[in-house]
Amino acid sequence: MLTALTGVFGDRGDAVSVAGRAASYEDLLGAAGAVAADLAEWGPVPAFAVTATATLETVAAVVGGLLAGVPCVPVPPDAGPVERSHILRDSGARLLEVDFARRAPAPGAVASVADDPALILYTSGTTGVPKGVVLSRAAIVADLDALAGAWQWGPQDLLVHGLPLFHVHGLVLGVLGALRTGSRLLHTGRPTPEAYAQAARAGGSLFFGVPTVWSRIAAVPEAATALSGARLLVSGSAALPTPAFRDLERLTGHRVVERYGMTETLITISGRAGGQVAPGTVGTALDGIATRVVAEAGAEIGELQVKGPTLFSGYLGRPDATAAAYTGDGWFRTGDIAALDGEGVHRIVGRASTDMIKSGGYRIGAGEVENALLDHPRVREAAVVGVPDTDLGERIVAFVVADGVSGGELTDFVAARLSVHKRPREVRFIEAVPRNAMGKPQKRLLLEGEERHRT
Ligand code: MCA
Ligand code: AMP
Repeated sequence: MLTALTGVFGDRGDAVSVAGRAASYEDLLGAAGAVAADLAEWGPVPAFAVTATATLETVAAVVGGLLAGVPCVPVPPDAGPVERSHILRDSGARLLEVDFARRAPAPGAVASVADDPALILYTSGTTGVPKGVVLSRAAIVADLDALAGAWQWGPQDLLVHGLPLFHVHGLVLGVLGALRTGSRLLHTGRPTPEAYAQAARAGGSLFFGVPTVWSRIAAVPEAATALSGARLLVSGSAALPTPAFRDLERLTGHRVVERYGMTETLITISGRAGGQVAPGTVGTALDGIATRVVAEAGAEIGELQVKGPTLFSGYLGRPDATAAAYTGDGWFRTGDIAALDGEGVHRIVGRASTDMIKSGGYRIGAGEVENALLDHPRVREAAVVGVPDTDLGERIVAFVVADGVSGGELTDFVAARLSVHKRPREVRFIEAVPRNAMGKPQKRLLLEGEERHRT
């Protein structure tokens, strides 16, 4: 699966560079071999976990898991105790410490089959605690090969990004994609405009970012212009605002290609290198993927549903939730509202539920943040929503009924229990959460006066 590590593309000292430290494929394979040897010594475990900092250690851990045939659970490094213990308990994963200086020969081919789980990624639902999304080796390979075709991505490329290594975007596309296609990888540590510009000057050809990253680059013209020598700029994880698209086109000469996906489906739809790219559209279905938009009679927009070899194997230990994610005739329900034109080009126009928030490209379930707030002794009621934000796409706003506590204290409380990016950026104190006759919160009333994002 990791073609680059088999020597077919040759090797060089800076094949993989993460946050300022570089390694050759041989170094990486040796460090991953040591991880695989540790896992073999443990004996059978359902999975192993790694604190997924943006480091070579995380890359070695993930590769080592693939070599050993043991699924890896990347844990967000800033996850607070509540989120971290949920992930470890739910997955049964044992935490592994990686020392990149250690080397061991890679084990011979493990008796893994394509359907074996490779990664378990935790992602938020609308309510409750995050679920483990089980991704097989076969799904990952199918997705990376389809993307390599769509983006003409190969060993001639230097891939650049600075995304977190515990989600599909940064880890599956951003690390395993480089190791599958043989493109060199330069991970910038943080996705700042200055770091992307510097990587472009160092020969970066293919750049990945979430819309927040692209908007921030567009706001720093000297950084943006440095990207004009790149081959392809790709945006995903949330909708790229048209003003950012236009600014980047003016400054870099590139029309940013958008692609669309989910943790559960991997990337299913994308623009093509050298193809037509219109702002606000995410392109056509990748090879092997089928999509449909299920609209009410007479409507042009409806729920986007997908099928294909890149789909997940299920939510870990949650057959009920897995079944509920599919239609009776076997299509995965994305929960996104989309439009499809006669050429097969998709436009994502919003989400079916107000309880799923996308902030900085991170998916955050309102229910998880509400539960964290309700754990605070001074909070009696909480309703969390996403409000349009020019930088983050949506920002998390918490409406709370509480006294004797400040907004800043509540923000810190959530940041410490969950992950920093799940913290409300704003806390508004109210008398009562508006509810319907059934007692269900009427979040749309709280949002009145706020212009909805992605309309
Ligand atoms: C601020 N900080 C705090 C607090 N307030 N820390 C603790 N308590 C507080 N109350 C600190 C943090 O520690 C951090 O410090 C700093 O503030 C910034 O925090 P953050 O909110 O993370 O930064 P940001 O600037 O708002 O981040 C923007 C970002 C980030 C870099 C674009 O949102 C990002 O990396 N997004 C990528 C998400 C992603 O990869 N999604 C893919 C999902 P310090 O600076 O020291 O760390 S996969 C997916 O969606 C599908 C498959 C797809 O289509 O790709
Ligand atoms: P996640 O599970 O974190 O992978 O988030 C998946 C969600 O991100 C999708 O259901 C969409 O709502 C959103 N998303 C991903 N890519 C795009 C895109 N290019 N445009 C709009 N929304 C996107």
